Amino acid sequence: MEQTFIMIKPDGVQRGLVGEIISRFEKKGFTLKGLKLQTVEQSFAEKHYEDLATKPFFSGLVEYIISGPVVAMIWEGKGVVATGRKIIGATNPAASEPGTIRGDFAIHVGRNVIHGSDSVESATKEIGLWFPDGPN
Ligand code: DAT
Ligand code: MG
Repeated sequence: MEQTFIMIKPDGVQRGLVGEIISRFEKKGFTLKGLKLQTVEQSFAEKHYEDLATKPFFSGLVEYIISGPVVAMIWEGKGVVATGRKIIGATNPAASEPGTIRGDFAIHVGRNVIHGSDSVESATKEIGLWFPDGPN
């Protein structure tokens, strides 16, 4: 069964959006398969975002992700990677539709509340990085 990696970023945790976000994935019908609150180190955040290492916003992105605890999750279900991205909304909240998580809860691209894998391949890689010992 298809799985995706979803992370509630430090702003989402600090703003008390964890329950709301989990609820949206649950109500859609997806199954929570792994969940942990974790504060990651710089090298780990750089690894997670390694594909963006050449972007001008990379260092700011890494600083943001390590600024506080995040909620790392594995969600499972039919089409969960693509549908998860739809539930999350466009990268820049200025373009995210109302009804999506970013559309409802964010304004700035640099504080966009949540991460979701962009392909089945990325999901496999990210689940392996964040849950190296399985979904515990
Ligand atoms: P997504 O998180 O929608 O998969 P991405 O993988 O292209 O988007 O970028 C990862 C994160 O980097 C994104 O959630 C927020 C940040 N980011 C992307 N583009 C940015 C930009 N132009 N300025 C600042 N931060 C940006
Ligand atoms: Mg991405």
